Amino acid sequence: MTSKDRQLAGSRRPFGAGALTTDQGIPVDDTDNSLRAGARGPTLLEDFQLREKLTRFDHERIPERVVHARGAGAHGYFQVYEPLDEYTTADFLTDPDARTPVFARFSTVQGSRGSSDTPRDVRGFAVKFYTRQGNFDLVGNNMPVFFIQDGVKFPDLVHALKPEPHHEMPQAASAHDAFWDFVTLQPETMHHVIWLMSDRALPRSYRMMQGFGVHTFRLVNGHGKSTFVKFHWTPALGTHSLVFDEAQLIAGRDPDFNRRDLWEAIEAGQFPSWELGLQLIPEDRAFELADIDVLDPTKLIPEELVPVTPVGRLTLDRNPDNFFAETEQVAFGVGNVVPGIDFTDDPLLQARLFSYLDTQLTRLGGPNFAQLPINRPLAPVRNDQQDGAHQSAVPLGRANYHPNSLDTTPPSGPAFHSYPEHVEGPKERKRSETFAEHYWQATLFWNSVTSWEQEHIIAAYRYELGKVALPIRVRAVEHLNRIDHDLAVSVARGIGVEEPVKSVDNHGRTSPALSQAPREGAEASPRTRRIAVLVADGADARVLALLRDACTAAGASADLLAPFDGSVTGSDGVPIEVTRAIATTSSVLYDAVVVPGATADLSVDGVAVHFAAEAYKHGKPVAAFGAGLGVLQRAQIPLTMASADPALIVEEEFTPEFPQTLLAAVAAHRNFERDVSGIPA
Ligand code: HDE
Repeated sequence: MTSKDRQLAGSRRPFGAGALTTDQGIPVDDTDNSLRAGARGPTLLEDFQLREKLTRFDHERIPERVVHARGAGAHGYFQVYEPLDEYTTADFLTDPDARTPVFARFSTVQGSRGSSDTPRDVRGFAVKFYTRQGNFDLVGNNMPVFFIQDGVKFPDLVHALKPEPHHEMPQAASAHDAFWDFVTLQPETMHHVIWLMSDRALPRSYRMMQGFGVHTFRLVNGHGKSTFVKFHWTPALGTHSLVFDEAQLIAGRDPDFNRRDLWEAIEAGQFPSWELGLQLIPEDRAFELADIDVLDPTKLIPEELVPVTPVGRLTLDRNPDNFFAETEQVAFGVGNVVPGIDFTDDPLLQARLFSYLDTQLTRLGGPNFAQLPINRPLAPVRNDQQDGAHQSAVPLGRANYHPNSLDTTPPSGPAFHSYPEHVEGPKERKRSETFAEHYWQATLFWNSVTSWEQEHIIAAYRYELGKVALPIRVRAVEHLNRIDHDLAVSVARGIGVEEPVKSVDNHGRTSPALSQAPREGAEASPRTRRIAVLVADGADARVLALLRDACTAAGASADLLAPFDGSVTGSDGVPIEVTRAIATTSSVLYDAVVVPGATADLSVDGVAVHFAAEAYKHGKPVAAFGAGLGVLQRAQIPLTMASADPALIVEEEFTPEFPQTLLAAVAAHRNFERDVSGIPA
């Protein structure tokens, strides 16, 4: 239990505890009948119980977040490995014994609160650290760059991205005219857009995505020395994605897919964790990074130029008690920094410093939102401010102004001091010339990913642009041609646009860390993966038990899915309880499928055959033995490819090695060398 848990305990109020009352504490013993003049007569206005109940209901909603409306959160803690005094005075980064409580919220950007978890979209990755020096919020995304360079363009970007104003369509989708119209007229977006067209926009799980602070921030040490810093979160389970077709199907099958995944993993004690890494750049060396202005949020700093130093670990180990009170009311603010962390002049960051506090005033209904239990700092708060909606403290005394001689308590302890950066310059609405180049890092990204990642990117551009007006498509292809000619040609071919003439040479540079393909040495584990086992009458209970035990031992789970719910009859005549009927679930909700042998013929069950075919199409491990092979044949899975496809496991009969071969394939996530994009080259 963290100190934040103890603080929150004081606010918990179990449903159903104690006798029922009104808000005023008046005892109530009937909430089923309103007060009427006679059993069949009109309802009386004096029924304060009815009025209160309806009034409370009528006002249950608060405005959803303008962006990042849909999200899921969890509690946990952060611990630094070694003291970072060389760089910062921030207490939580200098004391390895401190377990700093945190609340993290992951989100999609475009959709409204009730939208699905799996559209093609950027994901928010926001962490509130309740440090002993006050709250520090790291409000990042799962992609290292942003669409625009100047915060003044944010309303334009979001208006273009969100449903169009006349008919409020489409929901949670960038594949429409307005978005592509805007981005093709604002070329600084091109780098982030190629990330959005990559599989990064389709995380398999919030637990399996990287996080980035995006902007360059500043760390300041005890001698007042400043170091530029970029924050990186690296997931212990590796960075993994869905494929687009699958993500779209999940939106229907389980719109809560990512939310449920986070919740269930924490409930199962499989606590997600991320390593915090820092890219540290001495301030006086920032200009040595040729082609990169550290203040430009549309650029990243390749890890090969400035390595990411691992400094600590974030672990999420407790689900919220109440979604609204915690996940909905949590108010992140980029301006919430502690002594030892400071801002830079990144013009996107500067605008954010205004926006978050401003939006909370409307969203949470006034200036006292920091008093809400989820937002309340652990550090003592004394600000001598007063009043406002929902003031929940009772300030004592008269001295609500400074200076005063009535209350002589002086400020105490080390205070936050802004880094005394020297600034001077003419007032002008002008971007730095060091922000002017918009394509080379999009090219860098394109060059750095594997061929299957490139195929997915091409398919995504074709899908999105295939839905927009022709002149916008033509403009998009012109931009792509400046990123990479082959990319532009491949996309143009798919969307009925004339192939462009080569205009620039690809610079050929790469940054291997940008690829999502499993990195050498990175942890590959089947932990928390879900395996579907399609069973039928005549299945061998002993074999199923061996398979399930191996999965459980590896931290994975195996569900038995059968044509009917209830049980199947094992080969020894004993019933085997199944998890659920195949038809009530879907291959897209699993990481792999196994079809063991049985006497009943599953290959005549269309639902089972479709299940296997779909899993194969999405690059997933598909395994079968004995009579189970018939299902794969019927699904037209090319069994002869098994020798070249580590995720296609076919055996004449069950072998002791079978479970481990399967689990190794699950740990490798998918075989994306199979053509899963479903598009002609
Ligand atoms: Fe946000 N952003 N943003 N943003 N943002 C909000 O704050 C805004 C930006 C991010 O789980 C809002 O409380 C402006 C970059 C996350 O509660 C709002 C600009 C990055 C979350 C807002 C940006 C982010 C938000 C909506 C450009 C990644 C969800 C409700 C100047 C580094 C936090 C709210 C949560 C939320 C404004 C750009 C990340 C309107 C004006 C860049 C993860 O204040």
